Amino acid sequence: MGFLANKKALIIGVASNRSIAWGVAKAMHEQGAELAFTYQNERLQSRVEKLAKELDSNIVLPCDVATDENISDLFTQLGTHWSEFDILVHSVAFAPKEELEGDFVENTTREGSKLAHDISSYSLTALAKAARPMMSGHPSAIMSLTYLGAMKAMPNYNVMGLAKASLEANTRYMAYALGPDNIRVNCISAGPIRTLAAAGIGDFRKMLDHVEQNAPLRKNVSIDEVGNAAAFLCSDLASGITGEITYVDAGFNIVGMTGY
Ligand code: NAD
Ligand code: 0WE
Repeated sequence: MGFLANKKALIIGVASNRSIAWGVAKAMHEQGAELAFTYQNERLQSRVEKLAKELDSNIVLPCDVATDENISDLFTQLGTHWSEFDILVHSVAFAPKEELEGDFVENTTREGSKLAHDISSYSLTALAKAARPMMSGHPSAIMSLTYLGAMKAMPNYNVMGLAKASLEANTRYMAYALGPDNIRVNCISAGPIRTLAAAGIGDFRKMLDHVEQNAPLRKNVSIDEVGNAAAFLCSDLASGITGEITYVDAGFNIVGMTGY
């Protein structure tokens, strides 16, 4: 029996079979979890339904995390399938494309900044607020995905770096607030992975090459490696861990200087 047997997990953020959320879903399924999925819009519905089926799930519900109504409807609908659940995975981020390049100070706008923080950080709080009644009182876990650009200044990541810094602080504040309800909250900082969210990001290949040459493990990470760490963090094996940012990045973040 897997270490997630008898756990129910809601996975938010699958857009393709390259999505990090898909790697998480596969790993959780492998460990015996029962799954439900959401999709952002109708364009993604049939794709997510098909992927869900591959992991024996037929619970596939709409949710654009930009609106409270969508979030509230999501848990109303989920409640018709599950009276309680144990795991919430948030694998969602957005900033306007034009703000993910060039000079941070020149290119960041008030609207872009609001949107990036709303979708990429506040949505985690909003989802937890709505999920709380179904997750409280039994061992539960919430997790999300962040990136090193929250901690270090990097070219082009720009306003997303600020939104991820907010998401990481959100992880700690939520862990503090939800601990008494027996809900743990953690976050994985993944290395760069070629997903839809990485498509069209200039020089992504160069970033992957740089990590491969300089990370202690001399490789890039896969969605399966991120998924396995997520499955652990959301399982009772991690019952003593909350409010943490766990790096799954082949060790890249611990390196100070390379090339000697
Ligand atoms: P992806 O494009 O596969 O997933 C991003 C998801 O966000 C999509 O499913 C999309 O539908 C969803 N989304 C965006 N706006 C939404 C909204 N308003 N409502 C609902 N869903 C919305 O890309 P990914 O790389 O798997 O990204 C998942 C997470 O991983 C993001 O938080 C991202 O910042 C993080 N991350 C990615 C990398 C990387 O290099 N790919 C590295 C570290 C962290
Ligand atoms: O978090 C991310 C990307 C999130 C993302 C991606 C897009 C592309 C499409 C947020 N918003 C949008 N908006 C769009 O219109 N990553 C960690 C991947 C990523 O994105 C980068 C990176 C890395 C790594 C952008 C610039 C520099 C590095």
